[in-house]
Amino acid sequence: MERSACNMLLLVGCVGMLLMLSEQGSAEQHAVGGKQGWDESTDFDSWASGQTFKVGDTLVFKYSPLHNVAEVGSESEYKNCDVGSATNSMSDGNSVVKLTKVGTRYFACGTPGHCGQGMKVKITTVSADSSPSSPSSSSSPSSSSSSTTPTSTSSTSGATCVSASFVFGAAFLVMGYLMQLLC
Ligand SMILES: [Cu+2]
Repeated sequence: MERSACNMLLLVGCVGMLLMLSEQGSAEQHAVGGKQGWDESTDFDSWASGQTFKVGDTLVFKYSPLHNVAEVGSESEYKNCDVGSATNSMSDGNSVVKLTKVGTRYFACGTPGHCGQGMKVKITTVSADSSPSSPSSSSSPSSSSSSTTPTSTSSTSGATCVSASFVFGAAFLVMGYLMQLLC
């Protein structure tokens, strides 16, 4: 009797956590530059290469009043740090950009000199239903893909997977304690 009640609770908890996880996976917030944020010292190329940007996700730029965010419309403007004809400029310190469609978008800091110091980032958004594990959406059909299979999940969306598994692990620990108390 008591045991079945406990099993029930466990089941409900597990389903709940799975729902939370799947919801987290569907639309993500990307804090641009990670912990360092939108700053000259951040290596945006390596930050971006560790992320998977999907349609529906949002970018969040966090920065001090020294900086701003200018979106430019072309690769050449991006390369030349030509923010003079930016399509969108933001300077509120906490700028949220929604990725509404597949494609590449370019952002740079409009403060003189900053973009030249590397304060710019190129965001390539992919379709929301292209799951990292699905082989049907293989845009790079390489023969070496089979050898990298064990690491494929961690390399495609590293930070997300790590944080998700942390949440998952923590939730399970809490659950375990609860079970011990109740049963
Ligand atoms: Cu700046």
